Amino acid sequence: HSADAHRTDLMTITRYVLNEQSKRPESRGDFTILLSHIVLGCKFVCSAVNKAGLAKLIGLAGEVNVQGEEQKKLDILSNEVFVKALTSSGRTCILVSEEDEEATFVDPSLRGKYCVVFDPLDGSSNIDCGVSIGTIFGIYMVKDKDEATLEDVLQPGKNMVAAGYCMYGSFCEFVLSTGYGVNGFTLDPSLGEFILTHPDIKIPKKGKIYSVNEGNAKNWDGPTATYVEKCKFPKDGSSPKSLRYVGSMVADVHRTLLYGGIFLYPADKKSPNGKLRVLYEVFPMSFLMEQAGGQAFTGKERALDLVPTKIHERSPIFLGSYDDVEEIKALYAAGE
Ligand code: AHM
Ligand code: MG
Repeated sequence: HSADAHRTDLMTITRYVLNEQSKRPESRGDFTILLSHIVLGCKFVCSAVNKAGLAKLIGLAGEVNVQGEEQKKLDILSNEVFVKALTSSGRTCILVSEEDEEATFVDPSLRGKYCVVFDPLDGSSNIDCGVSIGTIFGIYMVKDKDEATLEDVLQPGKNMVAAGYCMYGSFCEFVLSTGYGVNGFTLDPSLGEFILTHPDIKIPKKGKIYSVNEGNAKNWDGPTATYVEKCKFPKDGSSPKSLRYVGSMVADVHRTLLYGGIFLYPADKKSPNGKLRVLYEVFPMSFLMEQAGGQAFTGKERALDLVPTKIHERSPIFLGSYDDVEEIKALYAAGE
């Protein structure tokens, strides 16, 4: 009975990655070790997030992060946990975190071949009200770990070897792609293990949901405005789309991945590059979308082709179901 098998034959994330690695003779287990440190960080953050209300961890820590936003205690804590876990894994070389202005070059004695770009706790405006938040990460391979430079992380997203996120929602979900599809693992809190619950996630080819901060509409450009208008007042006889916007990228992208639809954080007159950061928000989510059969577009090009010039660079992003992104691409191509 397969239901029984599911309950007794637990596919943990470590077992899953070890299985994948055994198919590749060149692999020496470094990625498994790196991933287990990322997973540890996510479990810590999950537990801290769940306790936040009680432990009075909520609130401003009185510090301001590099983007000039007020930083919450949980952000600081999460960042520290990830930096320490990643460094001590002995498998990383360069770390780029949303919370740190400069990239961290790991001490040569602890260096490995991977670069990790991450947002330790994204969606900070949702912390205090208990709405879903998440961790986002992308992984690059360094060219030469003894001569590592910023160039190693200023690479187009298509060069990532893996990307993923962990959503701290009504349950804790870890979504990962190593370039061979997308898999979702749910934390079993009693075991402290992520168990494969969503194998080989494929995004619906077309969706019924659009997700955008419509409060910025007065500053949108033509194609974005036209697209959203079409979502609400379709002229081809189809039903209007539903609007869902959590305001946490991880939650909005996770829903998009599972239910289909489109997530937009476009450019506007006030923010010509949009809001979201290329390295640790746009790239990982675009990587996952493509791996799940969807698309990711910046308004100009395929998102994963973008070559960043600064570690905290921003870009507009439109991602989701293949057909829905195709529509917005057509509007930008026509300049409408
Ligand atoms: P943050 O890094 O300060 O948390 O901001 C990133 C978040 C994303 O999770 C989300 O998609 C976006 O900001 C929402 O922005 P807005 O409030 O402008 O709609
Ligand atoms: Mg963020």
